[in-house]
Amino acid sequence: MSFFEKLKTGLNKTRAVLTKNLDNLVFGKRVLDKELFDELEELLISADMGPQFTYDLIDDVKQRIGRDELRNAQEIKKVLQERMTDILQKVEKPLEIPRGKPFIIMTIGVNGSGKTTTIGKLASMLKSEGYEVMLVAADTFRAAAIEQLEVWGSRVGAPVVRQKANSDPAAVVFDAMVKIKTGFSGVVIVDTAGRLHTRVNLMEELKKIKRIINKELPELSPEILLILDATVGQNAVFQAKTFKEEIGVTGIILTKLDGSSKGGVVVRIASELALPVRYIGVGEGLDDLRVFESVDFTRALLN
Ligand SMILES: Nc1nc2c(ncn2[C@@H]2O[C@H](COP(=O)(O)OP(=O)(O)O)[C@@H](O)[C@H]2O)c(=O)[nH]1
Ligand SMILES: [Mg+2]
Repeated sequence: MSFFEKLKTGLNKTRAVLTKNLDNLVFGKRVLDKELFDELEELLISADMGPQFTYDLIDDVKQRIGRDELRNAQEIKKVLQERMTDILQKVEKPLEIPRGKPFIIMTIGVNGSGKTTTIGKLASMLKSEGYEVMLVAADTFRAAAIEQLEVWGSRVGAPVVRQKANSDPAAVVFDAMVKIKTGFSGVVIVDTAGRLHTRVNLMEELKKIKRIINKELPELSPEILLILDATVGQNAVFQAKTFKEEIGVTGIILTKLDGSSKGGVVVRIASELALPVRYIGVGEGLDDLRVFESVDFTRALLN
């Protein structure tokens, strides 16, 4: 199956609900009235697109009706497609990784969102593009997390900087910074914990890791990549807001789009957070990560 087919199949549930309800909604409707707008609102909200996108879209529809540009309900589908493409295009900003000098990617995100797996996939992609890659096991909270990263490291042929379980993650990151200072000039991808004893602990730990990177290598601007699980819907939006406020986020990867009935949440994340969506994940395999493309995504979601 091609990547696009996987994405499309993965979004089957989202698309089915969205298009079926939309077709039902507009079918045979002649009057464009309040009842129709209420139904449209409910539909978009239940598809996880969020209040902002929903109200903007309804406003747009009303204005077009006012200008006589929209005369039947069928045309609402076109407006939806246009607005969706618009929003998603704005966040289609692929990560640009320089060649011949070091680049640091720090991944963050809640437990189970797919950080370690995504690091493996990303490392594989970058290696195939000719980058040197080094992985950093800064999720020291669980021994299994370090081993999981090592498995990916050996699969893709990337060295892993590690210490023993429960050691200070900032110390592991410091070791990796020393490797850069002593000549490593590839991509360094830092894995971090998604859960500690408390949320405050976790945020403090992540801030500390970021501080170490900035202090040791102030001339580099690291990519702070937030990994979000698309199957959790709205919750992904709240996670993104929290991490953005507390740590600062420079890019997003959405995972698990191969099994999500809540794919519409991408639209909400794009419209409310305006953070670049770098890649999307559609499976657990090495090749299941791709650069985010708004046109493909809209197609997979709507047709
Ligand atoms: N179906 C699917 N599963 C994924 C994807 N990305 C990660 N996973 C799975 O999600 C689970 C948690 O992933 P993991 O990388 O350990 O998450 P972490 O706790 O954030 O490091 C694992 O079983 C992964 O195989 C994806 O794009 N699609
Ligand atoms: Mg992990």
